Amino acid sequence: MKQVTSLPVWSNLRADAEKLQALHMRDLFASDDQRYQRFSARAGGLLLDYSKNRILPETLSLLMQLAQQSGLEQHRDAMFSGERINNTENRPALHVALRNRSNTPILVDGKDVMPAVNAVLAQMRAFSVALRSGEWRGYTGRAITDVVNIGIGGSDLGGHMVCTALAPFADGPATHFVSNVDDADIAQVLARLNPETTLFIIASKTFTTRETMVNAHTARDWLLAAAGNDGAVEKHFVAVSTNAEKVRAFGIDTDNMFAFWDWVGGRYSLWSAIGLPIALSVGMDRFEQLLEGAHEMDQHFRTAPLEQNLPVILGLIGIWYRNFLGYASHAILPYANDLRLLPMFLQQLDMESNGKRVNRDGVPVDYDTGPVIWGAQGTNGQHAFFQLLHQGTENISTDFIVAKTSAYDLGEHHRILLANCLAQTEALMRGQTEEEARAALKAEGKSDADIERLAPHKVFPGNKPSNTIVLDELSPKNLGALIALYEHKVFVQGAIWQINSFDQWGVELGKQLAGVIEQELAGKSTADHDSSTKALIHLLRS
Ligand code: G6Q
Repeated sequence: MKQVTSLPVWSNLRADAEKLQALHMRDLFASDDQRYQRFSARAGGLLLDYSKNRILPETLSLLMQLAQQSGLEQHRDAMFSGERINNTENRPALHVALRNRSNTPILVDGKDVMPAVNAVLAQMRAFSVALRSGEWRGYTGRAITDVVNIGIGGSDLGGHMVCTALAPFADGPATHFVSNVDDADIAQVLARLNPETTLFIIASKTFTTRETMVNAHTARDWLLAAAGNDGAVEKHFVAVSTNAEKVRAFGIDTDNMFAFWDWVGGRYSLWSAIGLPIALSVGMDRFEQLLEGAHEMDQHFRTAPLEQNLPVILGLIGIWYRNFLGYASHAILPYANDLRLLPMFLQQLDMESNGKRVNRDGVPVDYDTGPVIWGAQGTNGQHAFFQLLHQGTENISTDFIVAKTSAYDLGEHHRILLANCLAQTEALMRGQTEEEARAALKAEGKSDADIERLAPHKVFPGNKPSNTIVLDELSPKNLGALIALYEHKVFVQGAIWQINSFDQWGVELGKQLAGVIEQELAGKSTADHDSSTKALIHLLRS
């Protein structure tokens, strides 16, 4: 595979970046009153305003050429048609099949996967109806009031984020999420619960993940200590996994197991039975609305022309900053408190997918790949790290995400939230010149000496980019579209960077070493280590 940097359009983009370095977005807005119309688009109930970016119309057309010439469309079609695009694990990446509401056949090895997908959805519906209605009962005959999802990474973050985001729609049992092997996590959750009315979902694709298995055993011991006999397990434990054998070995009847498949990547799995806590919390109808929103975005990604294609636009703008303007970091800033876990979810989605150093052929790449993804909800972030966004020396691109309406409707709150969101994007773009700073200080009645002293501190360079994504409301459907938008954005970038966005070998080494050190901490073995690791093992053992 030829490196993408050898395409002539790559050099053209470099030249365009040189030109852009000298331009300020203030002037770009001043000289083009159609800039917003030119650089905004809608799909799947979302509006994307990307006009506050350091781009010219020609930048975008060069980026579109980059997309075409790097084979993005062919790679996208290969994903949708079930080809084994996860080449290092020899698997398709078919999360789009999980939300394929049109139900058109999708073949893997000549076999349509849709009947199996639909069967698990039906099983989830039957179970959630039984549990939410109180028909499913615990070992003393009481209905279930609390559901604890035990899982980590892809078997935790998506469900947790969506349950938090859809809190206004929650009308089922309370949901709790235990992920960390640190006993502080499970101890604090169990302390609030009653074993008679608690259901555990053990969510693990492999059913071998150390953290999840340790937490699952602790949960079982807790239940059995109260119930006194193994019979309680079938009423209080269900599993979501691809590994029926291990589920059985743990003691969960496979009748109480929800299957998924090796072609569902962990961080892309919230649409599968890994989303069971969502269905239990908000009901299966709303879970299916989430799938519908994602499906609508899938259709858009698949069929819309590149120039109007939201995931393509977002992905290309990210590439522009990463590879041509040298930005190393991208912040996710939801102005919706219920989306407070979105930055963490997207951190995994993006960094685990595109944190790669070799291309799909295993050849080291000669360009930057995934940026650092981070963020927090507004307005809180404004009182914490926004200082660095405005006046720091690091260039950081941002996504602001906001819903037109609030589900809570408490008078002025939402208007103030919206005002802050827009004010931040405007301030980042426009900045404040020294003249403006001086004039403001003068208007405040400051002395000439004070103006001289303070003016440099009050200068905001501006020209800081942001995308703004507007949802009509934070509904299950719009949330589905939003998450799928980001999944496909990550896909677009991975395709152009020629990397495999669907494996994650980088998490393996630490896991293996932890197994070795665990034995040493238990005093069962000794292994060779550097002097630092050796000394720390000694210290923590004693
Ligand atoms: C996600 C990763 C990873 C995975 C967890 C949990 O894409 O593969 O975060 O989801 O390691 O794995 P199990 O579901 O197998 O327990």
